[in-house]
Amino acid sequence: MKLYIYEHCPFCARARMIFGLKHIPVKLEVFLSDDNKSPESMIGEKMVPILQKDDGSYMPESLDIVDYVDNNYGDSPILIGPKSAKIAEIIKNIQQYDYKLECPRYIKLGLAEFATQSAIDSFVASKAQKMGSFDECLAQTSSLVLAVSKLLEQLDPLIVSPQACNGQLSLDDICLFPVLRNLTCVKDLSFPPKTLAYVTAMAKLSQVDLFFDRAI
Ligand SMILES: N[C@@H](CCC(=O)N[C@@H](CS)C(=O)NCC(=O)O)C(=O)O
Repeated sequence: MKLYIYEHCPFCARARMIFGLKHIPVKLEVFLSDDNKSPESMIGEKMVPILQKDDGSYMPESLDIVDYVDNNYGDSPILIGPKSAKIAEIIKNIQQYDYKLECPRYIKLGLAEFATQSAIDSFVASKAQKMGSFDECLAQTSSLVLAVSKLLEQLDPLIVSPQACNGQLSLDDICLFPVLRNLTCVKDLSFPPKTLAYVTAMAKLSQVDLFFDRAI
């Protein structure tokens, strides 16, 4: 199977996780951020992740891909743990702030989707329409970091185990880890201890890399 992604995309990280967690081989291919044609030719729109199945057909939508791989590959499904309404609420709240922190940083991390200037330019132009200029976003770093830090403090006591946020792997891990992973590109943000242990362990288990080494 082949998974088409952007390296910064949290929805793509969801799909990558299930392959890593289940040790299912998959070939990753990164589209340039301004390559509209390739995804459109596969699923009719510019959107990732896209899974190319063994039969050659294409499947969009991260959670559909996760469900498909979990139920059709490996010995048995692994995402069988409980879900937490509190964790879902905290994810939603973090998402009010994280985009403004992350988007201006993504283009400086050396990611494959931003390998050309035109790919960077098209990303900057499309995001700036929604969130203001990247310079304005970067200028808000300290207030955004403060807001996210407060939410991470709420999350920390809820994390039951570094190997599974609710004690046994569930869809909460698939939704939580990518959000935390992307925050690792923000240098000024500190992760509370259980959250740090969780994001570090889950990166290893799922084979999805973090950005701590390149944080800005
Ligand atoms: N509901 C979709 C959302 C995927 C999504 O929003 N992907 C973004 C990247 S993070 C995308 O491809 N946006 C189109 C673009 O960047 O032009 C899923 O879960 O797969």
